[in-house]
Amino acid sequence: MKVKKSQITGYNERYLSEHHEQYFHLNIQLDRREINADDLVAQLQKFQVAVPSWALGAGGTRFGRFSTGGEPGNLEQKIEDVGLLHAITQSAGAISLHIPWDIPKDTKAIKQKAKSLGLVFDAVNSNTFQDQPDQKYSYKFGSLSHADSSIRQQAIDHNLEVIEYGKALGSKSITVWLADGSSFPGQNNFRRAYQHTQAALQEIYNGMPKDWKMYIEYKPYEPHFYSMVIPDWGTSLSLAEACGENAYTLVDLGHHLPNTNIEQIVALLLMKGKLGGFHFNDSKYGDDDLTCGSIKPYQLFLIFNELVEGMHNNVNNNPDLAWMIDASHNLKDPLEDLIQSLEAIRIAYARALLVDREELAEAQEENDLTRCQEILQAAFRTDVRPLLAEARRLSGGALNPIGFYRQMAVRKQLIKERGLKTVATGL
Ligand SMILES: [Mn+2]
Repeated sequence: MKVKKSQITGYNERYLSEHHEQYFHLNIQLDRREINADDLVAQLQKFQVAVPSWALGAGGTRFGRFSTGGEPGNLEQKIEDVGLLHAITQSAGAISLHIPWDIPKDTKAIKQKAKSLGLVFDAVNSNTFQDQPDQKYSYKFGSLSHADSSIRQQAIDHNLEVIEYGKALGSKSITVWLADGSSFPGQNNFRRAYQHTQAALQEIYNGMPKDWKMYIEYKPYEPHFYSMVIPDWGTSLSLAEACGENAYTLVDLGHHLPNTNIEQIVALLLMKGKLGGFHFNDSKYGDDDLTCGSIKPYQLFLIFNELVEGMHNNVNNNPDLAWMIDASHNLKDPLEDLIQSLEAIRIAYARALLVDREELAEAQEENDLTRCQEILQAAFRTDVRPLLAEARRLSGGALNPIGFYRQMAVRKQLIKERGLKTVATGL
Protein backbone atom coordinates (compact mmCIF):
# COMPACT_ATOMS: atom_id res chain seq x y z
CA MET A 1 0.00 0.00 0.00
CA LYS A 2 1.21 3.46 -0.86
CA VAL A 3 -0.02 6.78 0.38
CA LYS A 4 -0.32 9.60 -2.12
CA LYS A 5 0.85 13.09 -1.27
CA SER A 6 -2.53 14.42 -2.33
CA GLN A 7 -4.27 12.18 0.24
CA ILE A 8 -2.16 13.68 3.02
CA THR A 9 -2.66 17.23 1.79
CA GLY A 10 -6.38 16.64 1.49
CA TYR A 11 -6.51 15.29 5.03
CA ASN A 12 -4.46 18.19 6.39
CA GLU A 13 -6.63 20.83 4.75
CA ARG A 14 -9.55 19.89 6.95
CA TYR A 15 -7.54 20.46 10.14
CA LEU A 16 -5.40 23.34 8.96
CA SER A 17 -7.18 26.25 10.60
CA GLU A 18 -7.34 24.41 13.93
CA HIS A 19 -3.62 23.65 13.67
CA HIS A 20 -2.69 27.24 12.77
CA GLU A 21 -4.59 28.48 15.79
CA GLN A 22 -2.76 26.05 18.14
CA TYR A 23 0.61 26.82 16.62
CA PHE A 24 -0.06 30.55 16.90
CA HIS A 25 -0.87 30.28 20.62
CA LEU A 26 2.23 28.21 21.32
CA ASN A 27 4.28 30.77 19.42
CA ILE A 28 3.08 33.53 21.75
CA GLN A 29 3.94 31.41 24.79
CA LEU A 30 7.41 30.59 23.50
CA ASP A 31 8.04 34.17 22.40
CA ARG A 32 7.61 35.27 26.00
CA ARG A 33 10.33 32.79 26.93
CA GLU A 34 12.50 34.13 24.09
CA ILE A 35 12.32 30.86 22.19
CA ASN A 36 11.92 30.85 18.45
CA ALA A 37 9.34 28.24 17.47
CA ASP A 38 10.46 28.10 13.85
CA ASP A 39 13.99 27.11 14.93
CA LEU A 40 12.58 24.25 16.98
CA VAL A 41 10.44 23.14 14.06
CA ALA A 42 13.53 23.09 11.81
CA GLN A 43 15.37 20.90 14.34
CA LEU A 44 12.42 18.55 14.59
CA GLN A 45 12.24 18.21 10.82
CA LYS A 46 15.82 16.95 10.81
CA PHE A 47 15.29 14.44 13.61
CA GLN A 48 14.83 10.97 12.12
CA VAL A 49 14.40 7.69 13.96
CA ALA A 50 15.14 4.29 12.42
CA VAL A 51 12.58 1.52 12.47
CA PRO A 52 13.83 -2.04 12.86
CA SER A 53 12.70 -4.66 10.39
CA TRP A 54 11.47 -6.86 13.24
CA ALA A 55 9.02 -4.32 14.66
CA LEU A 56 6.53 -4.40 11.80
CA GLY A 57 4.72 -7.52 12.83
CA ALA A 58 3.21 -8.67 16.07
CA GLY A 59 5.80 -9.94 18.49
CA GLY A 60 4.79 -12.25 21.19
CA THR A 61 5.60 -13.53 24.59
CA ARG A 62 6.84 -16.99 25.41
CA PHE A 63 3.19 -17.82 26.04
CA GLY A 64 1.85 -16.99 22.66
CA ARG A 65 1.64 -14.80 19.63
CA PHE A 66 -1.41 -13.26 18.05
CA SER A 67 -1.15 -12.03 14.49
CA THR A 68 -2.36 -8.52 13.67
CA GLY A 69 -3.23 -9.44 10.11
CA GLY A 70 -1.66 -7.88 7.04
CA GLU A 71 1.83 -8.30 8.50
CA PRO A 72 4.68 -7.99 6.00
CA GLY A 73 5.71 -11.41 4.72
CA ASN A 74 9.07 -10.44 3.25
CA LEU A 75 11.72 -7.73 3.31
CA GLU A 76 10.15 -5.78 0.43
CA GLN A 77 6.89 -5.51 2.33
CA LYS A 78 8.70 -4.49 5.50
CA ILE A 79 10.38 -1.68 3.60
CA GLU A 80 6.98 -0.68 2.21
CA ASP A 81 5.62 -0.48 5.77
CA VAL A 82 8.47 1.75 6.92
CA GLY A 83 7.92 3.83 3.78
CA LEU A 84 4.31 4.22 4.80
CA LEU A 85 5.29 5.27 8.30
CA HIS A 86 7.76 7.76 6.90
CA ALA A 87 5.26 9.21 4.43
CA ILE A 88 2.74 9.80 7.22
CA THR A 89 5.11 10.98 9.96
CA GLN A 90 8.12 12.29 7.99
CA SER A 91 10.27 11.11 10.88
CA ALA A 92 11.09 7.45 10.16
CA GLY A 93 13.56 7.86 7.31
CA ALA A 94 15.67 4.78 8.05
CA ILE A 95 15.33 1.03 8.45
CA SER A 96 17.53 -1.27 10.48
CA LEU A 97 17.88 -4.85 9.26
CA HIS A 98 18.30 -7.96 11.31
CA ILE A 99 20.36 -10.76 9.81
CA PRO A 100 19.40 -13.56 9.23
CA TRP A 101 15.72 -12.66 9.64
CA ASP A 102 15.94 -10.24 6.74
CA ILE A 103 18.65 -11.25 4.32
CA PRO A 104 18.33 -9.16 1.18
CA LYS A 105 18.21 -11.48 -1.83
CA ASP A 106 18.31 -8.87 -4.57
CA THR A 107 20.37 -6.10 -2.99
CA LYS A 108 20.00 -3.73 -5.93
CA ALA A 109 16.21 -4.01 -5.97
CA ILE A 110 16.02 -3.64 -2.18
CA LYS A 111 18.20 -0.52 -2.27
CA GLN A 112 16.11 0.92 -5.07
CA LYS A 113 12.89 0.25 -3.22
CA ALA A 114 14.16 1.94 -0.05
CA LYS A 115 15.43 4.92 -2.02
CA SER A 116 12.11 5.38 -3.79
CA LEU A 117 10.46 5.67 -0.36
CA GLY A 118 13.06 8.12 0.97
CA LEU A 119 14.67 5.56 3.30
CA VAL A 120 18.29 4.81 4.13
CA PHE A 121 19.72 1.72 5.85
CA ASP A 122 20.65 2.22 9.45
CA ALA A 123 22.77 -0.22 11.52
CA VAL A 124 22.69 -3.90 10.63
CA ASN A 125 22.11 -6.29 13.52
CA SER A 126 23.72 -9.68 13.97
CA ASN A 127 22.11 -12.63 15.69
CA THR A 128 24.00 -15.21 17.67
CA PHE A 129 21.21 -15.71 20.18
CA GLN A 130 19.40 -18.27 18.06
CA ASP A 131 20.61 -21.29 16.09
CA GLN A 132 19.94 -21.23 12.36
CA PRO A 133 19.01 -24.46 10.55
CA ASP A 134 22.21 -24.61 8.49
CA GLN A 135 24.76 -23.72 11.16
CA LYS A 136 27.41 -26.19 12.32
CA TYR A 137 27.65 -25.37 16.04
CA SER A 138 25.01 -24.40 18.57
CA TYR A 139 24.95 -21.16 20.57
CA LYS A 140 23.15 -22.81 23.44
CA PHE A 141 26.08 -22.12 25.75
CA GLY A 142 27.31 -18.90 24.20
CA SER A 143 28.72 -17.44 21.01
CA LEU A 144 31.48 -14.79 21.13
CA SER A 145 32.26 -15.78 24.72
CA HIS A 146 32.03 -19.54 24.24
CA ALA A 147 34.75 -21.74 25.76
CA ASP A 148 35.18 -23.50 22.39
CA SER A 149 37.17 -21.49 19.86
CA SER A 150 35.41 -23.01 16.82
CA ILE A 151 32.07 -21.78 18.12
CA ARG A 152 33.53 -18.32 18.73
CA GLN A 153 34.91 -18.34 15.19
CA GLN A 154 31.51 -19.25 13.76
CA ALA A 155 29.96 -16.30 15.63
CA ILE A 156 32.73 -13.95 14.45
CA ASP A 157 32.24 -15.11 10.86
CA HIS A 158 28.50 -14.47 11.14
CA ASN A 159 29.15 -10.88 12.28
CA LEU A 160 31.60 -10.36 9.41
CA GLU A 161 28.99 -11.67 6.99
CA VAL A 162 26.43 -9.23 8.44
CA ILE A 163 28.90 -6.41 7.75
CA GLU A 164 29.08 -7.57 4.11
CA TYR A 165 25.29 -7.40 3.78
CA GLY A 166 25.38 -3.94 5.34
CA LYS A 167 28.10 -2.76 2.95
CA ALA A 168 26.04 -3.86 -0.03
CA LEU A 169 23.06 -1.83 1.22
CA GLY A 170 24.99 1.30 2.18
CA SER A 171 24.69 0.80 5.93
CA LYS A 172 27.49 2.29 8.05
CA SER A 173 27.28 0.46 11.33
CA ILE A 174 26.73 -2.85 13.06
CA THR A 175 24.98 -3.40 16.37
CA VAL A 176 26.10 -6.35 18.46
CA TRP A 177 23.80 -7.53 21.17
CA LEU A 178 25.20 -10.56 22.89
CA ALA A 179 22.85 -12.97 24.63
CA ASP A 180 25.80 -14.81 26.19
CA GLY A 181 25.81 -15.39 29.90
CA SER A 182 25.08 -18.00 32.52
CA SER A 183 22.01 -19.04 34.38
CA PHE A 184 23.66 -20.77 37.32
CA PRO A 185 26.53 -19.82 39.60
CA GLY A 186 29.70 -21.58 38.61
CA GLN A 187 28.55 -22.14 35.03
CA ASN A 188 30.88 -19.52 33.55
CA ASN A 189 34.32 -18.21 34.32
CA PHE A 190 33.50 -14.47 34.25
CA ARG A 191 37.00 -13.36 33.38
CA ARG A 192 37.52 -15.87 30.57
CA ALA A 193 34.06 -15.14 29.11
CA TYR A 194 34.93 -11.42 29.02
CA GLN A 195 38.37 -12.04 27.49
CA HIS A 196 36.95 -14.27 24.75
CA THR A 197 34.31 -11.64 24.02
CA GLN A 198 36.85 -8.83 23.86
CA ALA A 199 39.09 -10.76 21.44
CA ALA A 200 36.10 -11.69 19.26
CA LEU A 201 34.75 -8.12 19.17
CA GLN A 202 38.22 -6.86 18.22
CA GLU A 203 38.28 -9.27 15.31
CA ILE A 204 34.86 -8.12 14.12
CA TYR A 205 35.90 -4.49 14.60
CA ASN A 206 39.01 -5.04 12.49
CA GLY A 207 36.82 -6.53 9.76
CA MET A 208 34.71 -3.36 9.55
CA PRO A 209 35.33 -0.71 6.88
CA LYS A 210 37.18 2.28 8.34
CA ASP A 211 34.14 4.57 8.11
CA TRP A 212 31.90 2.15 9.99
CA LYS A 213 30.86 2.18 13.63
CA MET A 214 30.29 -0.68 16.00
CA TYR A 215 27.60 -0.39 18.69
CA ILE A 216 27.88 -2.66 21.69
CA GLU A 217 24.60 -3.19 23.50
CA TYR A 218 24.32 -4.32 27.11
CA LYS A 219 21.62 -6.00 29.16
CA PRO A 220 21.58 -6.99 32.84
CA TYR A 221 19.64 -10.23 32.56
CA GLU A 222 17.66 -12.32 30.08
CA PRO A 223 17.97 -14.70 28.36
CA HIS A 224 20.29 -15.65 31.22
CA PHE A 225 19.30 -15.17 34.81
CA TYR A 226 22.50 -15.36 36.77
CA SER A 227 25.01 -13.36 34.71
CA MET A 228 25.31 -11.72 31.34
CA VAL A 229 28.71 -11.29 29.69
CA ILE A 230 27.87 -7.63 28.88
CA PRO A 231 25.48 -6.72 31.69
CA ASP A 232 25.96 -2.96 31.95
CA TRP A 233 27.28 0.22 30.38
CA GLY A 234 30.63 -0.03 32.16
CA THR A 235 31.36 -3.41 30.59
CA SER A 236 30.16 -2.21 27.20
CA LEU A 237 32.31 0.93 27.46
CA SER A 238 35.42 -1.03 28.42
CA LEU A 239 34.89 -3.36 25.43
CA ALA A 240 34.31 -0.39 23.11
CA GLU A 241 37.51 1.21 24.37
CA ALA A 242 39.40 -2.06 23.81
CA CYS A 243 38.14 -2.21 20.22
CA GLY A 244 38.98 1.32 19.12
CA GLU A 245 37.65 4.78 18.42
CA ASN A 246 34.82 3.64 16.15
CA ALA A 247 33.30 1.35 18.76
CA TYR A 248 30.58 2.79 20.99
CA THR A 249 28.14 1.86 23.70
CA LEU A 250 24.51 1.50 22.73
CA VAL A 251 21.82 2.22 25.30
CA ASP A 252 18.60 0.24 25.05
CA LEU A 253 16.14 1.81 27.48
CA GLY A 254 14.66 -1.57 28.44
CA HIS A 255 18.04 -3.05 29.28
CA HIS A 256 18.31 -1.72 32.81
CA LEU A 257 17.27 -2.90 36.20
CA PRO A 258 14.19 -1.09 37.60
CA ASN A 259 14.82 2.53 38.62
CA THR A 260 18.28 2.75 37.07
CA ASN A 261 19.19 6.37 36.43
CA ILE A 262 19.52 6.07 32.65
CA GLU A 263 19.86 9.83 32.12
CA GLN A 264 23.02 9.81 34.23
CA ILE A 265 24.49 6.97 32.16
CA VAL A 266 23.70 8.92 29.01
CA ALA A 267 25.39 12.06 30.35
CA LEU A 268 28.60 10.23 31.26
CA LEU A 269 28.82 8.28 28.00
CA LEU A 270 28.39 11.52 26.06
CA MET A 271 31.08 13.13 28.17
CA LYS A 272 33.41 10.26 27.26
CA GLY A 273 32.50 10.63 23.57
CA LYS A 274 31.40 7.00 23.60
CA LEU A 275 27.62 7.10 23.26
CA GLY A 276 26.77 5.45 19.95
CA GLY A 277 23.05 5.28 19.89
CA PHE A 278 19.74 4.45 21.36
CA HIS A 279 17.14 1.76 21.30
CA PHE A 280 13.87 3.30 22.40
CA ASN A 281 11.06 1.49 24.16
CA ASP A 282 9.34 1.73 27.51
CA SER A 283 8.96 -0.61 30.43
CA LYS A 284 7.59 -0.99 33.89
CA TYR A 285 9.43 -4.07 35.12
CA GLY A 286 12.10 -5.35 32.75
CA ASP A 287 12.69 -5.48 29.01
CA ASP A 288 8.98 -5.01 28.43
CA ASP A 289 9.37 -3.49 24.95
CA LEU A 290 6.32 -1.27 25.30
CA THR A 291 5.43 1.85 23.33
CA CYS A 292 7.85 4.71 24.05
CA GLY A 293 6.45 7.20 26.50
CA SER A 294 3.54 4.95 27.48
CA ILE A 295 4.81 4.33 31.03
CA LYS A 296 7.53 6.83 31.91
CA PRO A 297 7.34 9.94 29.73
CA TYR A 298 9.14 12.05 32.34
CA GLN A 299 12.14 9.71 32.31
CA LEU A 300 12.22 9.92 28.53
CA PHE A 301 12.25 13.71 28.82
CA LEU A 302 15.07 13.64 31.39
CA ILE A 303 17.11 11.40 29.09
CA PHE A 304 16.60 13.81 26.21
CA ASN A 305 17.45 16.67 28.50
CA GLU A 306 20.90 15.11 29.03
CA LEU A 307 21.24 14.30 25.33
CA VAL A 308 20.50 17.87 24.30
CA GLU A 309 22.78 19.23 27.01
CA GLY A 310 25.57 16.84 25.99
CA MET A 311 25.17 17.57 22.31
CA HIS A 312 25.33 21.32 22.98
CA ASN A 313 28.53 21.04 25.04
CA ASN A 314 30.11 18.36 22.92
CA VAL A 315 33.55 18.36 24.55
CA ASN A 316 34.61 14.91 23.42
CA ASN A 317 33.23 15.10 19.89
CA ASN A 318 30.66 12.44 20.46
CA PRO A 319 29.41 11.59 16.95
CA ASP A 320 25.80 11.97 15.83
CA LEU A 321 23.71 9.38 17.56
CA ALA A 322 21.90 6.48 15.95
CA TRP A 323 18.26 6.60 17.02
CA MET A 324 16.18 3.49 16.71
CA ILE A 325 12.97 2.10 18.11
CA ASP A 326 13.42 -1.40 19.53
CA ALA A 327 10.06 -2.58 20.71
CA SER A 328 7.73 -5.48 20.29
CA HIS A 329 4.02 -5.21 19.76
CA ASN A 330 1.84 -7.86 21.23
CA LEU A 331 -1.53 -6.19 21.40
CA LYS A 332 -1.55 -3.03 19.30
CA ASP A 333 -1.36 -2.67 15.55
CA PRO A 334 2.45 -2.49 15.06
CA LEU A 335 2.23 0.52 12.75
CA GLU A 336 0.02 2.46 15.16
CA ASP A 337 2.39 1.54 17.98
CA LEU A 338 5.36 2.82 15.98
CA ILE A 339 3.53 6.08 15.16
CA GLN A 340 2.89 6.58 18.87
CA SER A 341 6.52 5.80 19.71
CA LEU A 342 7.83 8.22 17.09
CA GLU A 343 5.55 10.90 18.48
CA ALA A 344 6.62 10.27 22.10
CA ILE A 345 10.32 10.39 21.22
CA ARG A 346 9.90 13.67 19.35
CA ILE A 347 7.80 15.17 22.12
CA ALA A 348 10.57 14.37 24.62
CA TYR A 349 13.18 15.84 22.27
CA ALA A 350 11.16 19.03 21.65
CA ARG A 351 10.60 19.54 25.37
CA ALA A 352 14.30 19.06 26.08
CA LEU A 353 15.04 21.76 23.50
CA LEU A 354 12.86 24.14 25.56
CA VAL A 355 14.97 23.86 28.71
CA ASP A 356 16.67 27.17 29.48
CA ARG A 357 20.23 25.84 29.81
CA GLU A 358 21.80 29.09 31.01
CA GLU A 359 19.21 29.58 33.68
CA LEU A 360 19.51 25.95 34.77
CA ALA A 361 23.31 26.20 35.04
CA GLU A 362 22.91 29.36 37.11
CA ALA A 363 20.37 27.73 39.43
CA GLN A 364 22.66 24.71 39.80
CA GLU A 365 25.58 26.99 40.74
CA GLU A 366 23.42 28.58 43.41
CA ASN A 367 22.11 25.24 44.68
CA ASP A 368 18.62 26.57 44.08
CA LEU A 369 16.93 23.19 43.86
CA THR A 370 13.43 24.60 43.67
CA ARG A 371 14.34 26.71 40.67
CA CYS A 372 16.11 23.75 39.00
CA GLN A 373 12.94 21.71 39.24
CA GLU A 374 10.79 24.62 38.04
CA ILE A 375 12.98 25.05 34.96
CA LEU A 376 12.86 21.39 34.01
CA GLN A 377 9.17 21.01 34.66
CA ALA A 378 8.26 24.21 32.84
CA ALA A 379 9.74 22.58 29.74
CA PHE A 380 8.18 19.19 30.47
CA ARG A 381 4.72 20.65 31.00
CA THR A 382 4.67 22.58 27.75
CA ASP A 383 2.39 21.03 25.16
CA VAL A 384 4.75 20.85 22.19
CA ARG A 385 2.46 18.88 19.91
CA PRO A 386 1.75 21.88 17.63
CA LEU A 387 5.52 22.08 16.97
CA LEU A 388 5.59 18.44 15.89
CA ALA A 389 2.53 18.91 13.71
CA GLU A 390 4.06 21.97 12.07
CA ALA A 391 7.32 20.07 11.41
CA ARG A 392 5.35 17.25 9.81
CA ARG A 393 3.20 19.60 7.77
CA LEU A 394 6.22 21.44 6.37
CA SER A 395 7.89 18.12 5.48
CA GLY A 396 4.75 16.79 3.79
CA GLY A 397 3.47 14.52 6.56
CA ALA A 398 0.06 14.28 8.21
CA LEU A 399 -0.95 16.80 10.88
CA ASN A 400 -2.34 13.96 12.95
CA PRO A 401 -0.63 10.67 11.96
CA ILE A 402 -2.90 8.29 13.89
CA GLY A 403 -5.98 10.17 12.67
CA PHE A 404 -4.79 9.89 9.08
CA TYR A 405 -3.81 6.22 9.45
CA ARG A 406 -7.24 5.36 10.77
CA GLN A 407 -9.10 7.42 8.25
CA MET A 408 -7.23 5.67 5.45
CA ALA A 409 -8.03 2.31 7.09
CA VAL A 410 -4.42 1.26 6.44
CA ARG A 411 -4.55 -2.00 8.39
CA LYS A 412 -7.75 -3.07 6.66
CA GLN A 413 -6.10 -2.36 3.34
CA LEU A 414 -2.96 -4.32 4.30
CA ILE A 415 -5.09 -7.30 5.37
CA LYS A 416 -6.85 -7.16 2.02
CA GLU A 417 -3.51 -7.13 0.21
CA ARG A 418 -1.59 -9.63 2.33
CA GLY A 419 -4.16 -11.73 4.11
CA LEU A 420 -5.26 -12.13 7.69
CA LYS A 421 -2.97 -14.94 8.77
CA THR A 422 0.39 -13.44 7.96
CA VAL A 423 3.40 -13.68 10.22
CA ALA A 424 6.38 -11.38 9.88
CA THR A 425 9.84 -12.85 10.42
CA GLY A 426 11.47 -12.02 13.71
CA LEU A 427 10.84 -12.94 17.28
MN1 LIG B 1 17.94 -3.33 21.65
